[in-house]
Amino acid sequence: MMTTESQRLRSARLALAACAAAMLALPACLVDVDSGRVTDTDATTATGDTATTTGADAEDTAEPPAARLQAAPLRCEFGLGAVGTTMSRTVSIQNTGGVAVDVSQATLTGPFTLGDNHLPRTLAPGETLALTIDHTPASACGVTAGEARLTYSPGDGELVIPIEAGEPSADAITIAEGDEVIPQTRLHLEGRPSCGGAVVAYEWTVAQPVGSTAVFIPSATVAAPTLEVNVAGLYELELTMWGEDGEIVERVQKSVQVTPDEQLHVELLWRTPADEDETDDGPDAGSDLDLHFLRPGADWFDAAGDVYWHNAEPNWGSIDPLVDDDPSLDRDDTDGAGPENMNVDVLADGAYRVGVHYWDDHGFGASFATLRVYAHGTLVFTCEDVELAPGDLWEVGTVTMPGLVVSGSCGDEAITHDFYLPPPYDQQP
Ligand SMILES: [Ca+2]
Ligand SMILES: [Ca+2]
Ligand SMILES: [Ca+2]
Ligand SMILES: [Ca+2]
Repeated sequence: MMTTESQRLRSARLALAACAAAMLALPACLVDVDSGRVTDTDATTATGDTATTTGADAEDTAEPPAARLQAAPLRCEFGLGAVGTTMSRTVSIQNTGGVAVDVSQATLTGPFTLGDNHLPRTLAPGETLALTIDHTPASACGVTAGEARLTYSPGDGELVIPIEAGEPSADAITIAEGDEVIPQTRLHLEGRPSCGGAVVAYEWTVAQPVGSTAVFIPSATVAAPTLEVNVAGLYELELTMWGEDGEIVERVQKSVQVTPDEQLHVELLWRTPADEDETDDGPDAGSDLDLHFLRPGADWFDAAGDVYWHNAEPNWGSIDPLVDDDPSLDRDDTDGAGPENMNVDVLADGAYRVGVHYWDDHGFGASFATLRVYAHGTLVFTCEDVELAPGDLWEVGTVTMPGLVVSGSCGDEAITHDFYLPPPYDQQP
C-alpha cells in the first residue's frame, strides 16, 4: 500500500513538472481544472465548453449556465529563494463559465501570504484576475508546501491551488553503499533533515522491481534502517520525516539502481498465493523452489556439473583460482519468494541448461515462478509467473557459448511433473 502511494505521489509530481514546463513555454495556456491537481468543487453541472459563451447564450440551454474558474498555472511554484527576502508569484484566475462569478475570498495555508488582490471581486465571463502570492523563505533547504483556496458564487464553488517553495534535497537520505550496487547488497540507510530540526517520526517506503519483497530492518519507522536489495532493477526510496507538531519536516526521494556485474546472472523469483506472508523466514515459513544451472553434458542434480543448493560453488574449467570461470549460486532461498541467483564471469563454449525445481511447498501448494537472465547487466530473457506444483521440474532453456545466446520456453511443455529424483534425493520424505 505504501509502495502504491509512493508511486502515485511520484507520478503526480512528474505530471506537474511537465505542466509547469508547458506553462513557461506558453503563458496563456489554460488547463482544464478537472484534469489536474487544482480541484474545482463547483456544485453545478457544466453543460459543455462554456469558456467563450455569454450569459445570453446560456438561456437557450435547459440547465443554468455553469460558474467556472480556471487557474494558470495549475500550481504555484516558488523554487529556491534567499532567506528573508520576499518573493512574489502570480496565478491567473479566469472565469471560463457562462455567468458572472463573485470571488469572495482567498485563504492560504503554509508560510504564504496574499498580495494586494482587491477581493472580493466580480469577474465577467472571460475576465481574468491576477492572484498574487508572497513567500519569504525562512530556511535555505527543504520544501514547504501549502495551498490557496478561492471561494466563489454562484454554486458554492471552490478553487484550490497548491503552493510549493524550496527544493527537495536528496542529501536527506544517505546510503553507505551508494546508489548503484550489485544484487544482494544490504543498504545501510540514514535519514536526516537537510535543514536540521527535530524529527519525531520517520516513514520509509520503497517501490521495488516486480517480484522483490525487500523489507526495512528493523522497521520502516526508524531513522537508520537497512534494506537488502536482492533483485536486479530500480528501487525507489521515499522518506517522510515529521516534527513535534505533526508537520512534515521533509519528504525526500532517492533511487538505487541494482545491476549485476557478472557476464551471466540468472535470477529466480516466485510467489505462492497460499502463503500470506512471503517475507517471513524459518524452516517452514514458505515454499522452496531451486535454481539449477548445468554445464554441457551434465544431468540435473549431478554433483559436479549442476550448480544448485548442494553444489553452490563448483570448480569448473581451470583449477587456477585466479581464473574467474567458476559459477556460483549466490543465494539459496528456502522459505518463499526468493530470489535465488547464479552468477558466472567466464564460460567455456557449449550449451548450458537452466532449470527450476519445486523442492518442497511446506504445505503452501502451487507457486508461480519468474526467471530472468541478465547478460553483462542487461536483461535478455524473461519468463513470468510459470505455475509449478511440488515435484515439478521446469527446463527453462539454454545459454549457448560463444555469444551468450539465451533461448527457452515459458510453456507447459517445458515442465516435467513429479520429476524423478536421483539418489540420495529419492529418499526425500
Ligand atoms: Ca511465509
Ligand atoms: Ca531454494
Ligand atoms: Ca575454475
Ligand atoms: Ca524467502
